[in-house]
Amino acid sequence: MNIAYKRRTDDCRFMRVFEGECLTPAPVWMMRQAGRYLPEYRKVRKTAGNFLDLCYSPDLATEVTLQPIRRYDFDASILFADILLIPDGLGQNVRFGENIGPILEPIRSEEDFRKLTVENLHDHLAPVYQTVKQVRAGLPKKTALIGFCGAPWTVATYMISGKGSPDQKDARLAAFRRETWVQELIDLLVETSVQYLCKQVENGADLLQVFDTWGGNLGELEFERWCIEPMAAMVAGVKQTYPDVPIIGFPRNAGVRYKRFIEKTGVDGVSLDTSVCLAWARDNLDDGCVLQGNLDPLAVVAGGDRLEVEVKHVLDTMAERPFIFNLGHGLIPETPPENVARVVDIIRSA
Ligand code: 1CP
Repeated sequence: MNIAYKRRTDDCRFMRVFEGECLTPAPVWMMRQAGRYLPEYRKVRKTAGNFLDLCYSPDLATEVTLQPIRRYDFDASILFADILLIPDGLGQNVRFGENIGPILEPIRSEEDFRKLTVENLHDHLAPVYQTVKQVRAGLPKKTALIGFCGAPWTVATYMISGKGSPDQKDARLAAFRRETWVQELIDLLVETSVQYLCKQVENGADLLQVFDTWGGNLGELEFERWCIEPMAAMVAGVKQTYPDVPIIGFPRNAGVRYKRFIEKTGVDGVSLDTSVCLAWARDNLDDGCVLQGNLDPLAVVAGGDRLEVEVKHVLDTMAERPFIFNLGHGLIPETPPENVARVVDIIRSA
């Protein structure tokens, strides 16, 4: 079942950016806007038990998705879930150790890869689709709802390694060795992620973001094969069912390769990480592509006069482009909640 999708440009200002409009004040949301820096999140998290239980409980996941909207009136909310729910749904058995991050049964061989199964995937993910529906019902009309998933490469790095790693060594080595199952794994993730994203749209997501947190760590040829090609296939896949739904890509640390990424994948927007020179992005990236970014999350931790200088630098540089204010990466747990409010104030009084 696919439900018709219409871009809500009449009642949702955020969506107008994707029609090429340059809005003042710029719409704003923040990656990881729901999370441990908020006392109300920590409270719900405690009652949920573990992190995955929270992701799979529609009532609680809805509550934590809405918390930052109530507090800050962001222009967009992002579904509360995680990029590792797909591997979990494929039977890889994901756990989150307290303060140690994700733990998965690593995939190191074709035999390990063959154990994955799509059989229960959408039943497994049904609570997420229910959350999308409930969030949409609980949000003001003017607030956009962002659905998301991890990009195939980034998700594969966790599936292959069995944990997070600063250099993604296991996955990069497997990819260099060109084991046939690495390509098959990426293809499986493209296919299942497209279905996952389409279900989110069907249940009320207004737009989508795909997180390739580790994409930019790939070398030149590998970036083409494991970041650009799968992303192009995903954009084409989603647009086959929902041609008008905007898709934002986040190839973190891609540097100058943001340009090729935009040209070759057909994304409607890109999220810029903190290292990207904004004037370069403004002058060199396709005018038809919405730019989003890129305040350093640590500036929000620090606060004070520097925070104001940094926020204004982003706003001034992007004043004449279709632009969404965001961070260069997610808010971190030690962020003082009042500094987040301050960022929103600066933007809205500019
Ligand atoms: O203890 C807790 O409460 C868990 C912390 C947490 C949260 C709040 C994790 C574990 N995931 C999330 C939510 C989450 N993850 C969202 C929700 C929406 C929002 O932005 O507010 C999103 C979009 C993600 C995406 C995600 N998960 C990414 C891509 C974006 C990024 O931040 O780079 C990645 C790499 C993950 C994996 C993950 N999930 C959680 C942790 C601790 C990690 C990182 C593991 C590592 O260090 O490699």
